[in-house]
Amino acid sequence: MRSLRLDVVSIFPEYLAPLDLSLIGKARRDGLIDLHVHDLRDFAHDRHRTVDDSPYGGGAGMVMKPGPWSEALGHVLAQGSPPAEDHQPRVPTLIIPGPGGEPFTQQIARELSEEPWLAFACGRYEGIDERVYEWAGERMPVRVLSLGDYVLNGGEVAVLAMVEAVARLLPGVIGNVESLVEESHEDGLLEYPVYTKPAEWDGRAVPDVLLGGNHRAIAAWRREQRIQRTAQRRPDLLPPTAATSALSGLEERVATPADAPDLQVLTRACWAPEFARYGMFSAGEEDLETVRDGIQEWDTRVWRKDGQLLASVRVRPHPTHSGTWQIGRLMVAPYLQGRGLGRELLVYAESLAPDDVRTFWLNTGARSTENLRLYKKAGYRVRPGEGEFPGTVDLTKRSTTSLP
Ligand code: JD8
Repeated sequence: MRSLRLDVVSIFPEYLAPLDLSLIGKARRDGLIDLHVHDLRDFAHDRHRTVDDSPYGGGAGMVMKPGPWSEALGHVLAQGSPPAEDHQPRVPTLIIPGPGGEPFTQQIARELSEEPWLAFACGRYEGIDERVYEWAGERMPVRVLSLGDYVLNGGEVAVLAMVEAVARLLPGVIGNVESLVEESHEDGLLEYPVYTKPAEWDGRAVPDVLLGGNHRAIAAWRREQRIQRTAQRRPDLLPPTAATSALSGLEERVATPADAPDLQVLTRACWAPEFARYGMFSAGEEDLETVRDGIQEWDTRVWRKDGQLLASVRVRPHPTHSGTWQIGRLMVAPYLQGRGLGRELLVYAESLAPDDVRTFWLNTGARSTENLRLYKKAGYRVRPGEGEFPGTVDLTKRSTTSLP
């Protein structure tokens, strides 16, 4: 079982004591997490171990000095030597919590849980001198993350939450990984209500369906509860409805060979960044004949507006994996990208699957960060090893409608 190294720098190291408790504490004792907490003042060498000073340009409060931070982070970086087998210098991904950071999400928690080494810089006062961010960015990947749209007094509370959200995704930390699957934010839906004994409490009964032992009915009721709760509390998480769907404004139909020329153009337009990214054009290289063959071999859907092809996706039963629905060539005209159309196409492609489908299957470039972010946000997980084609990865997601 691999171990995740964590280094946290703070002027209040005792603030991280809760990480000795509960599952995270056990994971540390089991060697799944290797946590090191550093006191920033150990890297301030004046008599008062000063870590802050007044802000240039005036204003309230104090700012954290760059010197102690560069020394502390330098000390953390030094823990990475000797370099790894591939002679690559081992460096952590540095997380700097801040109210102005990128919102921390379950998706980011999953990304960080796949890293071998994370460092956290807990700021205080009005924040850390901006030059520390630049200095660190020259030595390691840096992510400025926010816990939420409210103001805390420092980064420690955020680090406690982020460490817990990341650590519980590590293999071996949570007893039964099954329970991770249907959690809120795992697949875009909030969790269903839960009940335990007694069946009658304070004159309040447990829903009958949960007492009936009919697993398919229970699964259907729980899914319905998840959708209702999400619609009530977090409609922003739900895929757009027909009314709000950007796709609904376009004409959709099943592609025919006559669509091949336009599909070839859209494919080349969508694969151009892949070519730029790693010189691989794959789908973009297909000649017209191959595009036509694709239309025959897959159920290909196209969306047009005023005759112009703007989006497409194709689906089919996976040729070698039974009970698996293969989704491919999810394409949106470049000028329409970034408006959630890709997510809608994915939800639509999943909805075309027959009821007996248990797994959805995707393939994309191993370094196609935007595609990977979209698919992971939709609940897909990268399968280990190389994907169907060189330089790609396969991703799968369990179809919740097929739950036993
Ligand atoms: C780090 C200093 C306090 C913030 C002047 C109050 C995260 N979601 C979040 N809210 N607040 C933080 C956060 C606050 C921090 C520091 C994170 C370091 N402060 C500052 C700017 C205004 N004081 C956070 N993650």
